Amino acid sequence: MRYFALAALLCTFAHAQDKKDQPKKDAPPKLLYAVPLVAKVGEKQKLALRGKSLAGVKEVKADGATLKVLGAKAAGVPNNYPADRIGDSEVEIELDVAKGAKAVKLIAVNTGGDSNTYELLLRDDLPAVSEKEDNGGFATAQPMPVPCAIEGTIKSERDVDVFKIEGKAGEKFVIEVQAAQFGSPLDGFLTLHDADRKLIASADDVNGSPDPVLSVTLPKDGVYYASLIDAHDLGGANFGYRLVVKKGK
Ligand SMILES: [Ca+2]
Ligand SMILES: [Ca+2]
Repeated sequence: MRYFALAALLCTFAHAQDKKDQPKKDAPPKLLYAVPLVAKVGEKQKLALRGKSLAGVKEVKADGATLKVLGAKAAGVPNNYPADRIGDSEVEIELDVAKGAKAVKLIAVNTGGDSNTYELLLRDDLPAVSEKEDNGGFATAQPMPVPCAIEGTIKSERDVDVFKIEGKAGEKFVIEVQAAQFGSPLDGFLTLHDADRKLIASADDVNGSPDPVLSVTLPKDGVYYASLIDAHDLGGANFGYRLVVKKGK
């Protein structure tokens, strides 16, 4: 009995020593979203990947693109914001997405292992339009050609982004937000008003996703205003979105 007790004790001691000698491992990384949210195809660009336990990341594996890690750091979460959605750290990368690429998947690596696989939101064939402030009201609404894909940000708390479209009675428009489905912390809320500033339609969460989709048949010829806000009045430089407008059938 005594021998076994001693052996067990020595084992425990040796195990403890092993642990002490090994460098402390980070928690495995988690990728949440990219800033900017939409990646360009066929050109080099810098992106920040936001998530958790990313400060020690030195490698990001890419499928569908080549990339270089430029740096990684802890990045604070503002008060009252959910860290699980905003992230507490980021990796900066230089990314080169080949022309014709259809999907880019990324995995961050730290001493704790591999992250989840994050699929970037890529530009497609729709004309890409950058959102421009000040577009916070009907009078200063940003013109939106149809079809197009606006790349924007709900840049601060209570930011409202208003876009102006023209259409004819009976035409169908589909307006869709792509944000939360690609990890953006934005919980979009979309409304459509007519030229008299009367509310025609609104959408918040659709099909179990926080991303709204509006399908409307225009009641008359004229100007319409699509407005996007965060459903909780939150916002910030990380609250990216892509707003797609197309003619419906
Ligand atoms: Ca904005
Ligand atoms: Ca929503």
